[in-house]
Amino acid sequence: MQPWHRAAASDRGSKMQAIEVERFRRDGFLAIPQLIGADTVAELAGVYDAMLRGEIDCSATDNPLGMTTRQIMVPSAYHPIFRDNPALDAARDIARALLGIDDPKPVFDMLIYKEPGQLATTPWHQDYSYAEMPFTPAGTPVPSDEYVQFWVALDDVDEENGCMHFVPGAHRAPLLDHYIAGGDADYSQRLLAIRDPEAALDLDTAVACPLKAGGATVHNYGTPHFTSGNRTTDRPRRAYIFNFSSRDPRA
Ligand SMILES: O=C(O)CCC(=O)C(=O)O
Repeated sequence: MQPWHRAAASDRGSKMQAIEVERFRRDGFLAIPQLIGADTVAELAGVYDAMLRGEIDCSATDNPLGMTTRQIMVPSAYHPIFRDNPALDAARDIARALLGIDDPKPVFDMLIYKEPGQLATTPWHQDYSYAEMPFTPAGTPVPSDEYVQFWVALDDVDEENGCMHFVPGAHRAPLLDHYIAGGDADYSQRLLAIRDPEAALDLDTAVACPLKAGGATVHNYGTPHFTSGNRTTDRPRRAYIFNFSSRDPRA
């Protein structure tokens, strides 16, 4: 299979792209079976592992998400591969289509690592909850058309080792009520969660997105999402996450 962005450049791809854009607007997320090829996965994973082992010093932003899960914020500050790579190129093309603009702006990047046996979940949340400290108030309108977040799998992922799950069609309503599920209120890598997700969301409609390494998901500011812990004994879950916005973060 061709990486998605190359297929999208063909006539067949353009038609597929229009369908995908429509689906993204309806559901608030997409699964992309192949964003990047195996060579790029290997290159990114090699640097990722060097960061995890401390061979590249990321200590300033290598802190546990919610005091539980390994999270390195802004890996692009520590190694050039995270500033320029085929995943960013492919995602930028997709962001152009999803945001309907020519020049999507990169906002931030991070690595979230769940090693085998790391059982902490990333609870149901909406990313816009993180826009304010300690969390954006419930009921705030969500600018769900301004921002797209890519979650790139550097390992095969499924429900056992912590693939992404989304509730479709829940991204346009005002922000749901969140609370701090881990970390202090002034901790930048605090973990936020939707209060009483069983009541607030129709979890029967939740969609799990298993992927092969090199696949990705993309979601927007308002899409509720969740990952389980890694219940395997032998399969790491390395996620490379970054986003693009129609807003210039420096403006
Ligand atoms: O990888 C995870 O566990 C959570 C990722 C996430 O919440 C996100 O990409 O917005």
